[in-house]
Amino acid sequence: MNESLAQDIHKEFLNALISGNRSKCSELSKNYLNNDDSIKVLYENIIKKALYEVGELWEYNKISVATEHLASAIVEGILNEFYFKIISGHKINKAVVVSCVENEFHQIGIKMISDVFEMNGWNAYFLGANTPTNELISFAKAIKPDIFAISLSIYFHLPILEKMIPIIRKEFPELPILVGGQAFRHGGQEILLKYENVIYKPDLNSTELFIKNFNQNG
Ligand code: B12
Repeated sequence: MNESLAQDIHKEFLNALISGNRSKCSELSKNYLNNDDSIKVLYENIIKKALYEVGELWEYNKISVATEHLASAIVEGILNEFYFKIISGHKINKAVVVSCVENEFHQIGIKMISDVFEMNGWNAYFLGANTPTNELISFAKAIKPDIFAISLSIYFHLPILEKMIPIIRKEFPELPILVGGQAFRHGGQEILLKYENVIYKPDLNSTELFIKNFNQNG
């Protein structure tokens, strides 16, 4: 993995992103993957880093809401461009239902998580943003997943997660519930300690380690 190459590309990617230059973002990502085949580094060290900076620029009124929307739309397009690299040749018979909590509109981070599951042979069912809990449950009853992966970026959505966990537990008493997202950036993990088999992971590497361990030990 070439993290210093990613660092060089990052600034150019950010500039292209905030000027709305999708083709440049696409070209930079393609070039990066030609040199170094790590989707995870592209995701973490180029795309996520750029979006965090977009968030700061927006917070300090240096870019408009429209520019921020454009940046996330471009990124969603880019993530889909590399799907052919994501789908693992070696499928294992495991499924994960991947979703945001109700009212949560940030879906890029959990899409990356979904891709890491796919890269490790899983069938990932990506439901995306703002999924009503009852819909999530009825979908999962049909799929019979091995894990749920749930995302929340807004700190104020933690109570929504806390309402959701017992509802999931009622139907799936033992299924691991993997959670993550920026709602936990400044704490909040401690509330998870009271729930069994609810596991927090902060990023793609730690999630991949968890998946590999699960693949081996169940
Ligand atoms: C793009 C964006 C939006 C877009 C989202 C579009 C989309 N399609 O997703 C839109 C315009 C909808 C939006 C809306 C809002 N946003 Co916004 N947004 C962002 C921005 C700029 C980028 C988000 C992003 O994609 N980041 C990149 C991804 C890859 O990072 P990530 O989500 O952290 O994911 C990583 C990890 O957290 C982890 N992870 C994530 N999920 C999961 C799940 C599991 C299971 C696991 C294991 C791991 C995991 O893995 C990922 C890879 O490492 C951020 C800035 C930032 N710091 O991120 C603000 C930000 C998240 N938004 C913010 C805010 C305040 C809002 C609004 C309230 C603004 C408003 N007043 O309307 C609304 C809320 C909407 C809602 N109800 O959800 C704040 C949140 C502060 C907080 N934590 O409470 C931020 C941080 C901006 C800021 N600096 O203040 N936003």
